[in-house]
Amino acid sequence: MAEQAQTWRTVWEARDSYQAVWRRLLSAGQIEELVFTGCGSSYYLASSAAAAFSKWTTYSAKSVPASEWLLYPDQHASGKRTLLVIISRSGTTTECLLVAEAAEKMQGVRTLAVTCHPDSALTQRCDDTLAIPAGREESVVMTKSFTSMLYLLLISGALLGENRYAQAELAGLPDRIAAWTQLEAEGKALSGQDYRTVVCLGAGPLYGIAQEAGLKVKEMAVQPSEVYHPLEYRHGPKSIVNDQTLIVLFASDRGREYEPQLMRELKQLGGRVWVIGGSADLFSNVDRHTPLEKSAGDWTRGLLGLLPLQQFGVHYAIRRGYDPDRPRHLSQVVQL
Ligand code: F1P
Repeated sequence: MAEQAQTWRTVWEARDSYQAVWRRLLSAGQIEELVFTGCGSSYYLASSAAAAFSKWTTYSAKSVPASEWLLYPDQHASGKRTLLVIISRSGTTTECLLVAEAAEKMQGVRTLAVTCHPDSALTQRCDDTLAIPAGREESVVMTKSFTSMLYLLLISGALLGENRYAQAELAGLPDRIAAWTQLEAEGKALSGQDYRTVVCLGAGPLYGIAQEAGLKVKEMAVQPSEVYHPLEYRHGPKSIVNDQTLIVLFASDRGREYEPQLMRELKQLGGRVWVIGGSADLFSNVDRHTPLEKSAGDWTRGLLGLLPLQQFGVHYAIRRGYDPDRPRHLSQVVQL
């Protein structure tokens, strides 16, 4: 975790140089819309980043999987002057490269690469780059690179939108995670039993985090997982809940009226319930409640909330006899 905190500090310290890139691209292209894209973890990151930019800036922002933009640009391109933010840890994933290439021929579309590899093919194909050199990681599974790139994008959104509250909160995050002594214990707490399914729930900006959480347990521990918006889970999927189901909720401020009741219901159906964030008094009956800073809004909370889940993935995988850094069937870069 110390390493992750250190990388975040590097990102925070470089914020002015990142901001200069945003301003240059946005004004030169007279940009009206932001589209965040990527594959796998990087697409989930895109989804949370788009939610923050929609909330904090005046730009309309959305996320689209790179493969969908590639195959159905007509369905996703709005015709507005667009900045396509292409996120890829490696900068060499095929779909991302093809999207960047296709964008060169689209009128009014400019491209920005967000990557941990500043000298990659993607950066050569994009108009500009935001890179985290210290974000490189050996593991096939994205952990530090995911949170660092999301941190970079959250800082960018908070600065562009001049949201001082979010900026102050983001400034303090590296120290907060460095001092989070309970983090490993939180991740370990429910990792001692085998589950048939792990269900990850998150609303709004936390949906991308829930998607990433679901992917982490799949990749690290070969664990079947499902992801839903919390209240969607009531509309059918809950019929599979039993005592071998672990339900992880990334609790949101906006959901505080509904999510506690949903968790009570799932507990009554026999599920094991883990709530990350939200008030302890609202979730008193769950199997585990992991408190997060009260001040953190839904848009920044996910970044903190993902950390115990990453820890869970590591401990759960090792206990089940898997190497969490080397998932079967997967390589660091997926190329077609
Ligand atoms: C994204 C990705 C990850 C996946 C695995 C392989 O690559 O597909 O989502 O977990 O690590 O790479 P990238 O485009 O961000 O390099």
